[in-house]
Amino acid sequence: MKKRFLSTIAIAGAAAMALTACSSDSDAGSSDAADGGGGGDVITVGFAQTGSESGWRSANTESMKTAFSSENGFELVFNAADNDTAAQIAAVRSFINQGVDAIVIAPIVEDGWDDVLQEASDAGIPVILEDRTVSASEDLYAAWIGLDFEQEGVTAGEWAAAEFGDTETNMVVLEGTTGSAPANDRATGFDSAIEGTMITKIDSQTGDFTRDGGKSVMEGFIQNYGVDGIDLVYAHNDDMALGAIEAIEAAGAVPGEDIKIISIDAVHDGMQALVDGKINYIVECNPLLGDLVAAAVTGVVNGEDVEAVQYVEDLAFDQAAAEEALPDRKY
Ligand code: GZL
Repeated sequence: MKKRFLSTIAIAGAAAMALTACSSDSDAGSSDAADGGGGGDVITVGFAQTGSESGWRSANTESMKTAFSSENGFELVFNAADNDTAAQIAAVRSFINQGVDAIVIAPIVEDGWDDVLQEASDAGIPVILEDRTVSASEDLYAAWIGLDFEQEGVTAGEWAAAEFGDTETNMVVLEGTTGSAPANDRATGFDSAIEGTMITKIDSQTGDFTRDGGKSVMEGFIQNYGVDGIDLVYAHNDDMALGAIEAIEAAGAVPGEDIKIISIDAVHDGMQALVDGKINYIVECNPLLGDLVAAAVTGVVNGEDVEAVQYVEDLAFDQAAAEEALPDRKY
């Protein structure tokens, strides 16, 4: 399956090209996504969102709801599954039974999707994946619009290797949701990047991408190893990093100094912590996918060719870069 990296500008162009009618300057976060099925037909879309586990998720949901607005020619049937995979699959089945024109899924985990995707295919309802992907056959969905999670892990690991790789460094990992594509791939990418360095992963546990989860797992790590036994935290997302900061401060240590922190997402609160020196490096994971997903839905419903894999480009920030970027960030 061909992959295509799109910078934000390229996204706007791609979104504009694929749409039947739209303003020419739509960007990754704007609201001029599509005019539905062309000729004024409203496109009814069932969107199965993971839930509301993080700041990233809130920004992604807002981007999707803005793009799939009635003004843009859509009727959106929205479900947030509260990080419960069975509930998310049930929501997709409900969309099939409702006879929607298209289904969009941000799949909580990679596995377990084959049956319900086959049911959507048998019902003639196209499925588009946004954000995360699945292990099911690529034949069962029309496109995946998301992020290169493994590259995000590599970028984070390369920074860690450059900064700490020559020194004995004890690292703990706050993993994302078990079985999710970002958790799996961010681990793979980071581990490959630190291979051969003096960074040792002494523990790794899921905090389920939530702030509370990151805090409680970090409290356990501190209880097991002491603040002096931990040099580095690799958090799969900012919300867990922010929870870890709370735990580190409660233990009387200084986050970003006594214990370094690397994170992924670059949501506002994470970038503020980076500016404040409590996080040391953040790799972006752009949640503003709504326009691209709406363009893909419109294209598929209109029988047009749609790129099967569309990656949104990510940036990376140290403290100076975050200070410069924060005022203009959209999320
Ligand atoms: C990544 C996305 C992840 C974010 C988390 O694209 O699926 O889920 O990194 C979010 O913040 O909860």
